[in-house]
Amino acid sequence: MTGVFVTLEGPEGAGKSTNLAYIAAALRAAGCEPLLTREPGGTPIAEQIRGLLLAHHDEPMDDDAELLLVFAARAQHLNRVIRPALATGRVVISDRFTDATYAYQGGGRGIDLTRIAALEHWTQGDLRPDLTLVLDVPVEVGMTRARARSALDRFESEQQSFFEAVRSSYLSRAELAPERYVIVDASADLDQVQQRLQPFIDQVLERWRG
Ligand code: Z5A
Repeated sequence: MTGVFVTLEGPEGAGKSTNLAYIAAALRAAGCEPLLTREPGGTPIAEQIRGLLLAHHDEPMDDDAELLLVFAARAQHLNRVIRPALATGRVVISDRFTDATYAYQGGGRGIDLTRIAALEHWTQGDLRPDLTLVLDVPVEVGMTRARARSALDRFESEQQSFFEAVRSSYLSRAELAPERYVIVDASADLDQVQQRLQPFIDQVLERWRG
């Protein structure tokens, strides 16, 4: 039995958390109870690593340390939560996954993508999401939304050029593999964004029902 693995990606303030809740409600209304999770995080240990990654520190965090922490959290999350849930046939929806590593540590920090790919292979083997929804917004729109919501974490305090690199990294990965990625223009009104998500919610239900 294999479930359906869906990930939501996109730059800051794209609306991932908001739309994850919407997708989950739509699935529940159709009789499917999804497992909702997030990265970094998703287990008590991985959530502690998330705390380390997002907090401001007096000592600057080394880029390699950041990358390895992201994958340490992912190994814990995958083996304790995601794989067991997929093995029982559940739909798993994660707010961010490895595409975020390619975007933030690859695009944003400039780490060689072959290093990320090596860690991806080590941690995940062949496991990849079945569907990745990339919620795309111009950097200023996303940052305005994020700023209005809460104090900025360590990533959100980066320069505009970092976020532009993150965004273009998401878009170029998505364009290379249209069978897995869907780019959704998330700068529109929430109602419109959610209408755009409907066909993909139907797709997930179809796969889940087999
Ligand atoms: N990170 C990494 O570096 N490497 C990795 O491998 C992974 C992650 C997995 C934490 O992620 C950080 O970890 C992240 C990258 C790094 N960087 N940062 N920062 P996160 O996903 O927890 O944090 P986030 O990206 O900052 O999420 P967010 O700010 O919570 O954004 P969101 O979930 O996309 O948005 P939201 O909370 O749903 O919406 C934000 C606000 O906008 C909220 O008030 C909504 O009501 C509003 N909103 C949403 N959609 C709309 C529309 N359409 N119109 C108007 N207003 C809207």
